[in-house]
Amino acid sequence: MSQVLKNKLKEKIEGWRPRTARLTKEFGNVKIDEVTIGQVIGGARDIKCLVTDISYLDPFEGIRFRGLTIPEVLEKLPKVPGGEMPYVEGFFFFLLTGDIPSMKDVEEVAEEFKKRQDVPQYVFDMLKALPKDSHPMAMLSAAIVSMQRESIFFKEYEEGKLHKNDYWDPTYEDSLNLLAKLPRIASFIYRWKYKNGDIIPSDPKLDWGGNFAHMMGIPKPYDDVSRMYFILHSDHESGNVSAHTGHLIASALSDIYYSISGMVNGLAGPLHGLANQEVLKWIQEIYEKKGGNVPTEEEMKQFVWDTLKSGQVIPGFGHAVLRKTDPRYTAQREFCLKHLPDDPLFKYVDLLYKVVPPILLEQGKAKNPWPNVDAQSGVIQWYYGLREYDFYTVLFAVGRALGVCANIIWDRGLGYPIERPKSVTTDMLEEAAGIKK
Ligand code: HAX
Repeated sequence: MSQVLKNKLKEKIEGWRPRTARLTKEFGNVKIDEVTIGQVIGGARDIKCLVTDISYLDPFEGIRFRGLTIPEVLEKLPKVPGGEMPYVEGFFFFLLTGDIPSMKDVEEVAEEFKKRQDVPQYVFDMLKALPKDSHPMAMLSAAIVSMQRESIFFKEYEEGKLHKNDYWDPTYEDSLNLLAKLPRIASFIYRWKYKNGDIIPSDPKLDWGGNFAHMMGIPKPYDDVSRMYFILHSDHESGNVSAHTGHLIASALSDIYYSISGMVNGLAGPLHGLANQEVLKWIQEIYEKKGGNVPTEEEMKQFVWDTLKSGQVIPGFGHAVLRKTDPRYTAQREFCLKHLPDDPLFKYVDLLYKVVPPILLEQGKAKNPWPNVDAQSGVIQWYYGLREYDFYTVLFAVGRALGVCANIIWDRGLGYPIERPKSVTTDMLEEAAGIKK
């Protein structure tokens, strides 16, 4: 078995540990933040209380993965021959180590994934036993947690063999085992639920993203769309619901299967990952009303106001941290401008980009009126024939698992403890506010 990635990771983790240990031991009392009542009631917004070195989200610049912007990542990482996008395998190497992999490194990770891709039959049997109208995110979550019995971390921990410094090692093994299987599980859910169970077998010659596109039954350039999608959705620092849920569950030393299944459940909410499905549903409503024609700017404005007045949010716009257009939106927009500039749904999205921000500003509630990643992604999927939009968040989840697994491996490597913030009562807040004795 190739150990290149694992050995490199071991070296990186061991090199990093003294930094974390020194900060905790010598500087543990240094303050980096203050917390207000507004933040405590308001979903812990912006409270700095998590650490990750895998990605950082600047409110005005957007995400950087290991210090690189999205265009830099897409440019610097080794590309799949004949395609425009990098290998997901190389991107995972980069997320884990912070180093740009050589083509040989990429091939070794690809080989690792291929060796581990077989999904136990009981997972498929269990999925087939679920009602056909189960949401694909519920199916994905159930499939992942059903494999908990495969956890190497769980077995080694139970046997009492593991030293704390080595927790990351079986977590790495579990992560690779799970990630290798996700394209097969996700495509199985798709083909089972929407294509009469006509399952397409895996092609061992293909890379992770290319094989996913193949098993979905969608021709090129959907392989590149998949690679781009998985990379863009992989990580968004630690505080978003899916990443935080994964980290939180893993902090109790629950294994990767429990953690990633929980991550999926958090992502399934309409304010988070489900927003991409909501965007398409919402656009379809206008599309049907307009008989497939692109509405005028005035008609679109009216539609946006109607949605707001009915007490709903505009899906695909706003963000808890970002204060400008999401660079993940921009990367997908550039792809659309190149590959599907005349697509009517893309024209809708483009019109929304023009119309929504001034309306949200005029309404005066949303702190960020600009589009987020979800405003654009469904349109690309739709264009390439994936029209069952309740499946879109599964794609998000497959990508997000890359980042969350990488984070959990590092959490274990650096020995981060069980998470346990403190709660207070409303009485205590009123006392702090000076309105109650
Ligand atoms: N449409 C209408 N109102 C919006 C809005 C939008 N797109 N975005 C924010 N607001 C409203 C909020 O509902 C809130 O209203 P109330 O005061 O009545 O509660 C007010 O503006 C202030 O909210 P905020 O501080 O700007 O935003 P939050 O940090 O509370 O929430 C959300 C961030 C992303 C959840 C929010 O912008 C939203 O609901 N957007 C639409 C759903 C969406 O696109 N979600 C995906 C986000 C990206 C992501 O995580 N993808 O997975």
